[in-house]
Amino acid sequence: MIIVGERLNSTRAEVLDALRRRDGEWLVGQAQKQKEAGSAFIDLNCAALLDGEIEALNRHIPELQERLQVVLSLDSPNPAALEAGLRIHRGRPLLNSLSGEPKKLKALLPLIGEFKPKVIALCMDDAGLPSTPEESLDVARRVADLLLEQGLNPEDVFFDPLVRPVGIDPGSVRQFLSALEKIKAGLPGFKTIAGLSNVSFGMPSRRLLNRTFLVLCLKNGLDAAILDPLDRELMDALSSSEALLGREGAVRAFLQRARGKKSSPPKPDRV
Ligand code: THG
Repeated sequence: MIIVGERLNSTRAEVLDALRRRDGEWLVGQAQKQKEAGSAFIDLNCAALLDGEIEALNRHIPELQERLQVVLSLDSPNPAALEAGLRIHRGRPLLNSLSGEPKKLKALLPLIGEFKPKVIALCMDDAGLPSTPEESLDVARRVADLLLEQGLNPEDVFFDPLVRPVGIDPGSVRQFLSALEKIKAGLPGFKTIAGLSNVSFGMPSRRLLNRTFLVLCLKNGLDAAILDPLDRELMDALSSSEALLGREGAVRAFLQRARGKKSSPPKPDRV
């Protein structure tokens, strides 16, 4: 599983505070912990700063990259902020995100051609979230063709089928899992990704729901997840599922984790 560490998101109060203080030290500390916990990418979302977003990216991306060897996931709904991130990031970041919306495609495809980032593409367009797995695959196919035209390889592209909250639609996870299967079968070589926390929006015991959702996704071949790698129970569920599913190297990794683990009591579930 490719892990995108989600903690540096300005929707979280402590991150927004640190960004407002321009506290690079705190951000580096959080990034380092997530890296040590196994993140391949560190998601950075400064969008809640509104007009200050681009300045924050220009300040903190170089600092994070100078202090740690990290590859960032540039997370913003704002194409101008994504452009600023692409210009200042060294190496190939993960662009989070593109979608099938014409406005996004028009603004981002030329930048993708120029900077060749890895790309998360949301399976949605101007009609909103697809209501069937077939529609999700249709959107993914359309975006896949456009990204190949810009010179990306299939393995650089992560499709995010976007799960609806299960409290709003009890069929949402089945639909998501079916979309995963269709994308994997219809677009071989491309990757899939999910943010875990949407599934539990508005529900109690969110961490339990998120980690059970992760296990179901793993069974259906999910390649990457945006998650909190400091959530020990989540990472235990990930490690044990990968071992039981026989993923390469996973039994060895499970044994290492089990041997290295301290026997501190598990955290209670947050609401
Ligand atoms: N797909 C893609 N990108 C994404 C998402 C996705 N980026 C944002 C989000 N979803 C994933 N990132 C986060 C970051 C932090 C939190 C949740 C998702 C988080 N949530 C707390 C919670 O759920 O309890 C509430 C916030 C808080 O702590 O104050 O921390 O799906 N491509």
